[in-house]
This record gives sequence, C-alpha cells and structure tokens, in this order.
Amino acid sequence: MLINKISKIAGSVVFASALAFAGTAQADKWDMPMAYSASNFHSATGAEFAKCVTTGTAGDIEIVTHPSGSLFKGGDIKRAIQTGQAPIGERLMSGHQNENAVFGFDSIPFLATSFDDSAKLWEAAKPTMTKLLDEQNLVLLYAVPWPPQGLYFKKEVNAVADMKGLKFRSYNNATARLAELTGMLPVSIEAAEISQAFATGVAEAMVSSGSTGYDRKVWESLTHFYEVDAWLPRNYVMVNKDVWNDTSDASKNVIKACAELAEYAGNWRSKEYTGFTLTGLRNGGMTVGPAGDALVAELKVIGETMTKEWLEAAGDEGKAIVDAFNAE
Ligand code: PCA
Repeated sequence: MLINKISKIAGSVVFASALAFAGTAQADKWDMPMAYSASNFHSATGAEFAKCVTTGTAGDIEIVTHPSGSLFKGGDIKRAIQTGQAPIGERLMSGHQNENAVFGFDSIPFLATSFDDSAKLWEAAKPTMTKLLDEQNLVLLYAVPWPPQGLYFKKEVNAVADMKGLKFRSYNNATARLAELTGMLPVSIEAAEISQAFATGVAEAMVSSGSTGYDRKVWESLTHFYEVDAWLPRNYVMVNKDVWNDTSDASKNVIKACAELAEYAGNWRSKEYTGFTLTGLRNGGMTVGPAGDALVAELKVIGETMTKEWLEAAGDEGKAIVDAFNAE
C-alpha cells in the first residue's frame, strides 16, 4: 500500500514535470529559510523537498534551503514569508501560539504522545490550520512532527520540587507555561543558540526531543534526559499566497506532490531519529531513561491545568480539534 502511494506520488511528479517541460515558464529561485541545523531531519527532509521541486519543474522553480536560521531566525520566518521577503520557509507551528492559541494544538501535554496519535491529531487540526494560515496570506504545504518531548537537566530530577528556580529554555507559550507551573524561570531561546546558552549558564534545563539535544550536542553541558512523551510539536512548510497564485498549475502540481512525499518521508525520519538520537545522547555520556512514576504523576497534574487553560484560550476552534481527535 505504501509502495503504491509512493509510486502514485512519484508518478504525479513525473507527469507534472513533463507538463512543466512543455511550458515556457520563467525560471524562478525560491530561497527557503529554515530554523534548525542542516543535519537535523527536518532540514534534510526540506532539502529533499527542494530537490524534488527543482527536478520536477525542470528548474522552472529552483528551491534553495537555508538551514540554521541563516537567512531568517525561526521567530522571524513566518513574517518574512507573509510579507514576501521570502517566498517559502519552514517554522515550528506552535511558535505562533502567542498570535492565536489554536496554533498550540500540538503542544497540549499528554493529549497525543505517540506518532500514531500525532498523525490523528494532525488530521483533526489540518483543515483549521490551513484556514488560519490562508487568512494570513499563507499556503500550508506539509507538516512533520518532532520526536516526543522529554526533559533535560544538569542533575538528577525525581520530583517537580527538584526543578525549582532553574533557568528553563522555552520555545513556545506552552513550554514557558510549563516552566512557570514547575517553579522554573522561562527564557526563550532559538534551537540554533542553545549550545551556547547551556555552556554559559543562560539556561540550565529544557523540554525538547532527543533530536534537538543530539543536534546541539547538549551533553557538553547537561547530564540527564528524561523521556516524558509530553507531546510531539510540528514544523510546517508554508508558501506566500501571492507567490502561490502566480505559480503555474503544472508547477503547483509538482510542489503538492513533493510536499506529500516530504510529509511521508519526514514522518518516517522522525520515528527513525527518535531511537538514534537517544542512543547518541547516551554515547555523549548522558543518563537517558523514562521519568520516574512520581515525577510523571506530578507532570500529569500540571498537564491538566495546561489543557484547561489552552481550551479556554483556543475557544470553539480549539475545542473542535480536540473533540475531532477524541472522536476517532
Ligand atoms: N525541537 C525544537 C522544537 C521541538 C523539538 O523537539 C526545539 O527545541 O526548538
């Protein structure tokens, strides 16, 4: 079945590419800002997506990726695309939670804690997110989850009380709120800058995937990773709507097919990267394992508070996503 799906997608790329050859469209270069390191699986997936589009449109559209926040920092990428400074790019979806709480649907603690549930939650949320982004002059292309989120520290932690007063690196509203509710001090830092932040003591702890800890070699400063499987936040790729509307139907077909392939491949990579990076953290010298039962029980209570707060802030649209997820 999967093979079928891939050959169907590949077939449509070839078909659309033949159409593109037949056209006389002007060659166009699309710079694609991305926030995470080149070696990260999202960046690798984005680079393959770019290649797929460049090949599929026979060079009519050449997508060039710029990982590590080198063109725009993570926090600036969406605005850059909305305003046409960049035609396309990738960003952490829940990073927009401060604009509209609904963007944080994937950072509700303990709602969707596995890849299967994350896929189900995305199905439930996709129509709403497509609409929200459309209202902001953006076209959603594909979205890929990070591996499950766990807690990083530079000491053993068995209870919420052990976290008190720590400087906690946050990457969205949910992570900042988690810090507050556990008695820590949130400090917002881009993934590209966390190695430095941990080395200088600007931050001492964080919630993230094994993937980001591995990419940033956090074992140089931190000692413990506790698997919590709190949630799986998503990165997504968006295009400026004016640029999209000016794109030929043949090229749009290629881009959509490449996006579908990228979402599938990105999911697969994310799963593979989960175990690989936890082993990498261990090899770096860190203690890696599940959080203790007592700590998990305390985190679940905090999760309930955060879920309630999110449902209040996200209103009917948010509730509809959670209801659709629970109904499946
Ligand atoms: N890595 C990103 C977001 C979630 C994750 O696993 C980060 O820490 O910025």
